[in-house]
Amino acid sequence: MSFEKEYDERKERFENYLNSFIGGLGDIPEPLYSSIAYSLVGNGGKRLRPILFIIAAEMFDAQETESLLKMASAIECLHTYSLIHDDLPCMDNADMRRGKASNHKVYGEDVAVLSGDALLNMAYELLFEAVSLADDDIKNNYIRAAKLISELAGARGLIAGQVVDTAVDTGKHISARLNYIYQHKTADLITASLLAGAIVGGATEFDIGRLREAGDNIGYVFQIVDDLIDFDKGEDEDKNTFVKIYGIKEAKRAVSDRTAMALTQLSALNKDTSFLRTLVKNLSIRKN
Ligand code: GRG
Repeated sequence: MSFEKEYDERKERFENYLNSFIGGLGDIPEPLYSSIAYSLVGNGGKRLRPILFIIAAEMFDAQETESLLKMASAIECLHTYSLIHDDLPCMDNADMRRGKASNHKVYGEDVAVLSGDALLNMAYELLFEAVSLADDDIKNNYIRAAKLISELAGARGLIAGQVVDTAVDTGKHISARLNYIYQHKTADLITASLLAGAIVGGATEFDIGRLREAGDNIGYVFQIVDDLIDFDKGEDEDKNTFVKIYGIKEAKRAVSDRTAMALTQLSALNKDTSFLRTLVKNLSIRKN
């Protein structure tokens, strides 16, 4: 099966699950329900993080169970809340997301804040459900994975990256600041997805270590490519990005170096990483 077909099939299976999950939320009052559905399933993205989670889990022989799909959905809920909040006027003030009006442009700021809050809570409901449904012999793996996701999405992870990104840039320690933002705002949730999958599947500490390095490199590649795409579209913000600080040539070099590092780290795993390696190569040349 071609890589593209496998990715699309995985995406479709995950989205079917997400749709059935959303279908069960009909008792949520309007306009909260519509606002959540709009960003989670109505105008869905690439589903990169849940797919990374599922691939990593299966690589280490976990099965695609209800627990696995609930944890994958929790990761997508966290990602979606972060995008809704990031687009708010008090953050990035973005009118558009995925080619359509951003959540607060459709539902208003009050509802967008609350639907982000609700998605964050839903993520934890889903994590608890994933743990409680897991078979006894792997329950501890699920608990460890849930804790790791919570940490990397929290005040030392995603939110740490966001708060530094929104703070006034004084121009001091420019490279360290950028590294901190890219590590936490972008790489942490990508790394969390890969590591949580590996942990659920019972990976060794050695393999978890290699995957952490690979995840961080993939996160950097993802963010620098995002900066290059924005630059090409003339949509680069008023902020310092890798492209702004180091220029296009250096940015492309960093993408190529970090992609090569991620591929080497993945190859060090004693597993079939072919799908994951193709995914990493594709991320390094993506155009959207
Ligand atoms: C509000 C706590 C909080 C965090 C926000 C996600 C985020 C942090 C900011 C969004 C802006 C940004 C450039 C984030 C870097 C990660 C990134 C490029 C996210 C978009 O991810 P994709 O392309 O999204 O996987 P899709 O649309 O495919 O789901």
